[in-house]
Amino acid sequence: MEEEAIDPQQALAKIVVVIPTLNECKAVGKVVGGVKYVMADYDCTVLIIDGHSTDGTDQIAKEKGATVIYQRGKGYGDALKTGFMYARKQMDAKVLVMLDADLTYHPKHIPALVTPILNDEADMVVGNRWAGMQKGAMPFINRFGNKILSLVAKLALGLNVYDTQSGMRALKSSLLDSMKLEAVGMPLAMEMLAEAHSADARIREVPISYMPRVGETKLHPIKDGGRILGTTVRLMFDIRPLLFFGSIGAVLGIMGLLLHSLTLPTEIAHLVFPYLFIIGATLLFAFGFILVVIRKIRKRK
Ligand SMILES: Nc1nc2c(ncn2[C@@H]2O[C@H](COP(=O)(O)OP(=O)(O)O)[C@@H](O)[C@H]2O)c(=O)[nH]1
Ligand SMILES: [Mg+2]
Repeated sequence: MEEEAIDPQQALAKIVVVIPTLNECKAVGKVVGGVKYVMADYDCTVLIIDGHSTDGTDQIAKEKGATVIYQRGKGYGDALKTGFMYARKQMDAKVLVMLDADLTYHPKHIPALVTPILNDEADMVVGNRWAGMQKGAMPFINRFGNKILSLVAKLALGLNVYDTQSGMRALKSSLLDSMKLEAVGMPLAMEMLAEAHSADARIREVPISYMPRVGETKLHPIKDGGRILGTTVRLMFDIRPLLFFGSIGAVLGIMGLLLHSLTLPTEIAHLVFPYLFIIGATLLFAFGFILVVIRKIRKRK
């Protein structure tokens, strides 16, 4: 990668690299060391949010020069939110970067993530792992699940992001003011994108590499995949209510029309149900529309 000259003004912007850790003793030292090496010319601090690791992860991180805090709650999302808050309030962070403590993401990509934000060309920059996926880095089920989740996010939330589950990102810290983050676990990655998109933030993707993990994964592909999907549906309800209710209404309406055309004119299914279905569909559309108007009014306030 080519070295880019750093504008002295840019070097003044406080960057905090937020890293959640849960028993990552084998990798955390190298990750913290790598970030410090790559970011030596920036005003950058490494902040570890530890989930009360029992393998000495926190001590290793401290020895390598990271600031270590401990999360009160549980979960990846909770740890990140704790870190974001601390970085803003206690460290006056202007740019937040996040990555894992498992050596899957290479710190060398951090400058490419923060530069568009420092240049005010983007509000959130996501590392696209598909661009540099190494052999054995992601099991088949995760690969499949990630593709599905990104497709659902495109259809349900209008997100044009190839790698919605990427854990290596940068964001302008002030963007947090317009984001409502509720997820405590892995779904936070999706929620951050949906909320940023809904706040009309400029989201950009840059290519990164993704390497095989060191240490045990905390992700349960089926359980977490299901939770992320559930969160996506909830976000669709929140952010695109007309599409949410309209899709249910459309299915109901089509069912009504089908019932009407497939049954005999004398049958009750021909006379009553189709109309009920179509009335239901119309009500759902109207409900979705009202929610859109409410959202617009709220946003204007
Ligand atoms: N503090 C904290 N960190 C966590 C928790 N769960 C996962 N992590 C860390 O968050 C990062 C992402 O988890 P990981 O197992 O790599 O998930 P994956 O990247 O989706 O496979 C890693 O650095 C984990 O150590 C948690 O409950 N609390
Ligand atoms: Mg990971």
